[in-house]
Amino acid sequence: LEPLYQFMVRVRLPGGVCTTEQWLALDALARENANGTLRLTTRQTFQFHGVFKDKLRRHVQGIYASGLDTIAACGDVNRNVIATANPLLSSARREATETAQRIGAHLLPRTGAYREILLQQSGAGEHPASPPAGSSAAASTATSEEPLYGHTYLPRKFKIAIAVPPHNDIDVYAHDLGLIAIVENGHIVGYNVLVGGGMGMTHRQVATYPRLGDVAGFCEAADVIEVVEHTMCIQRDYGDRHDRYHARFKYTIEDRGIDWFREELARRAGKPLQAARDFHLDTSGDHYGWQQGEDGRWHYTLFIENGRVADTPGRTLMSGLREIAASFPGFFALSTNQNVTITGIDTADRERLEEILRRHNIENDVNHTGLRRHSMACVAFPTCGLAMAESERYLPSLIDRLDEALRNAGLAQEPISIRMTGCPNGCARPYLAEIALVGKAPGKYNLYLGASANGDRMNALYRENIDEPQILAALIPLFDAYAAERQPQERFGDFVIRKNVVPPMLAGRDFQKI
Ligand code: SRM
Ligand code: SF4
Repeated sequence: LEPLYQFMVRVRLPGGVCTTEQWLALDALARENANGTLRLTTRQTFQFHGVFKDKLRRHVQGIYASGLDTIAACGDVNRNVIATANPLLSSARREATETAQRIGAHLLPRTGAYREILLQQSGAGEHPASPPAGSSAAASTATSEEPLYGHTYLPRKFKIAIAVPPHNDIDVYAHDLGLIAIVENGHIVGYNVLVGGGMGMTHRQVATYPRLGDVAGFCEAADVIEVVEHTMCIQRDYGDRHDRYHARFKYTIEDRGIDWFREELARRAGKPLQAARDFHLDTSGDHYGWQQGEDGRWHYTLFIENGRVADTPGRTLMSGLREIAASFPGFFALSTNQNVTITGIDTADRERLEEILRRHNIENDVNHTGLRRHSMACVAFPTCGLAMAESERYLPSLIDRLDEALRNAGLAQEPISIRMTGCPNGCARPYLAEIALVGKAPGKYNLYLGASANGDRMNALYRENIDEPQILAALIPLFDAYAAERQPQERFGDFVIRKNVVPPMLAGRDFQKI
């Protein structure tokens, strides 16, 4: 008798956009083969949980039939490339999303194993069924040669993100390679290139730490694919292949320095990066509710608590989104804050969409505090094998308690970001939240404070290994002090720095030394 294996399945979706038809297909697959929910992730894509082994192939084949795939969504390769959400809002965002999609296709592994094993199509060069037009697999040729990855792939996962200022929803400093779009007259002329960001660490191992990417310079839009390829290949060639805890690009950059990187990139590309251009980032959060795009059409961003799309008693989120996808053919845009935007709605249709949202009781709740609207939790228990503490299943109830204190202090609408993870790997990018809780053991968390609201400063350790009563005892007096003593427009993360509650944390190597 074989153990009852079950799997998590992650879709590859560069730029985070799917058609409403694809949404409906994934929704149906979640109900047929998985645990009946969809999970929107912090890298702008979908995860399915609870796919039993006997349904795994059928499930992956179903995703493939919808024009999507799961290639390179995990592993020591370039991962899902993310970009500032909703390409339908402006030309610059569309260009950023297209760049994410081009990078995703360019860095795709070429192996035919995926098709042979999971799609059960025959290998090199013989494809009984062509990949669906437009699918990324269509861009991949089945060959055992990996022109970019070679026989040994990368030392570790590699992550790329594109921000369109002033929005930093994708947390551009948190990735191996960050690109900040420089926009002139509504179009992207090039990108500031950031290297060496990352979140993961191991508790109490000071040699491991989250790190902010360094600004290396600027490249023209026409050169971006080449710059990205060379950068990934620099990490392929110089990343640490002996110690997996030291194998991310952030350690290569920290150890060798940003000047070394600039020189190595210039040598490979045949020209140096230009001096970085000025940019301004104002927020890492999503804009909820209605927004009008450049073409006059409307887009509705729906808050999805911790990205879990499910029907619950009195709130039929999954059914509601299914009905919307069926009623408004077009695109859904996923954000890297685990939310979704229903895009391209004509003015005349707004009321019809609002009626569906109301009927399913899923419209953005005006009674939500700013804290909840700016909250994110990783999956953790019961599916994540690395979890040390609860996260997705626990953060909402902790916020209920914190909400009470915020309401009492008159801070109900104050945007304060809070992120929770079940372990220090950092899947919800916790070290960039004004308040972060990172699991240490069941019911116990480290509390970090003081990140900036725009994602350019990390938080710092404030209390270690504390339980819920201690979390409340630590935060409530700080909320009261913030309400009484903050300066106009001052964010909570800046307030705790000004008051010396924690030091400003900019250098990753100092992160675990407090
Ligand atoms: Fe993550 C591993 C979930 C974004 C850092 N992450 C995992 C695994 C696959 C656990 C495992 O290896 O067995 C988790 C699956 C849990 C489950 O049951 O579903 C998992 N990570 C997630 C997601 C679903 C969190 C979420 O709630 O949305 C995100 C899916 C991303 C995607 O769609 O591709 C997710 N993970 C991230 C991010 C954020 C990001 O990429 O912007 C990070 C921090 C950024 C970074 O990589 O530095 C992140 N995940 C990790 C790490 C630590 C890497 C490191 O450098 O130390 C691991 C563990 C590992 O790689 O060894 C990990
Ligand atoms: Fe799992 Fe840790 Fe990632 Fe949370 S942060 S999903 S517990 S690996």
